Amino acid sequence: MVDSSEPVAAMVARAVGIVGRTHVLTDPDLTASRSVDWTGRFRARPAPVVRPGRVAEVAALVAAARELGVALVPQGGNTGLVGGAVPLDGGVVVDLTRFDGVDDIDATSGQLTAGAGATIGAVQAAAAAAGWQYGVDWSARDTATVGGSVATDAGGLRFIRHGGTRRQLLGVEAVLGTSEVISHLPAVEKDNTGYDLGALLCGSEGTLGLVTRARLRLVPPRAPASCVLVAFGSIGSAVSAATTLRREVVELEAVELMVDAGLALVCSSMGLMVPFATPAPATLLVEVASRADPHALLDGVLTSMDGVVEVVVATDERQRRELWRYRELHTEAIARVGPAHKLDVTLPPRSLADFVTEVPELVASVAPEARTWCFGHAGDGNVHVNVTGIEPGDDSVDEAVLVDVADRGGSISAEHGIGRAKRRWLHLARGPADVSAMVAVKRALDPDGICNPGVLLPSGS
Ligand code: 2HG
Ligand code: ZN
Repeated sequence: MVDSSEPVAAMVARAVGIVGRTHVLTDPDLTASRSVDWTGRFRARPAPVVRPGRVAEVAALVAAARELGVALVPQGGNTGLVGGAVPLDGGVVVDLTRFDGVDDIDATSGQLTAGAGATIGAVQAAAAAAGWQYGVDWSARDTATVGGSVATDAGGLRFIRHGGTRRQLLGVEAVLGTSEVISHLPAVEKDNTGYDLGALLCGSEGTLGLVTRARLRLVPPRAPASCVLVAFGSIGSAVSAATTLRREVVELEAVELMVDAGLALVCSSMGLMVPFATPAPATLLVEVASRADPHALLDGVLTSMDGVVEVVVATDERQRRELWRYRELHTEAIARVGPAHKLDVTLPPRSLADFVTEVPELVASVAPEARTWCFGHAGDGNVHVNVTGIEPGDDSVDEAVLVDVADRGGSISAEHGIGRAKRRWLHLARGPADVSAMVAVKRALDPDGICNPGVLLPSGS
């Protein structure tokens, strides 16, 4: 059954008038998949799905939702991992995938405008065709959309080189919760004309409005890359190698961490060959890109690293892609074990090795039947702690791990967002004055609280 409460039924009727009947889905067979997140942990009753194609339609939907008091839940590729795009508080899903254009490409300055529904892969392809590159990348690139990336300030695999989504964002077109359309898609990069509304909406998780288009900065095309998998005798030596690499190699593109259990799972579950002669406690995938012989550069770096047990080198582009599969397939391999609690956290470099070593024990002390999988972006201290074998609604492990992260001086969310999964613990990362400033902004831009309620901010705010 879809949510057929009176206001939602009235909203559906209004939506049909705004976007046309073919773009309003109410059949649960068609909408059910839009009401559950990628992990399967967050499941809502199927909600109607409305698919606007123009910004004026989005503005009209927001105006109608305000009048009727109906929640709007923006959604793109639905690859989020924290329950941030699921209609758990009822209302209507606003599917923005019809905003899939990538245009106004400026090959001279390296900029383009992407619709909220364009995939990250489509932006990357358009950038490459114009002789540039898009700086943000992660494994869900062909499904995840620009709107979701802006909403969560997504980070990804090349953060250490180019930063996350906010750093690429020059401006946005968006419909605020007031139904007003803001549009600042500047053709110039240097622009400090007042409040950076794009940066404010970036990471706001749909709580202030719905982003429809984004002006994105591109980065110079990547120089030839060299990629290796390096096995280390301990998590500690892998983490210190990551820190050294970050400090000493400006051409560094990525430093990704895997540990023995996760790598073994990926190999067995995805049918990949075990890469090393002997399983090692920790593995780094290291990639450098340089116009001056990247292979020689990487060789030089490897000889200076302590604790190296074995190295596998990609000698061509096909092998480079093969090596990346060991890292990129972690999410899918873990999903095959069961719905995971996703704890996407950042640790200061000094605490990273201890945290990765000790977190499985901490989880076991709270939930002895659970399994802990750690992997992530060692170069920026971002670890993905995935915990399987616990009930979706049991958040005692989440509590223990997030408190531990905060005690060690880390952040409870690095790149996936707070969503519903972590809103109870926002206070661990942000003080009372920060939170009340966020609530004040929310009230000003979404006075009726219709934009993605139940996400990010503490309940009752
Ligand atoms: C990645 O780094 C993504 O591969 C997903 O951020 C992480 O599945 C996860 O927890
Ligand atoms: Zn990640």
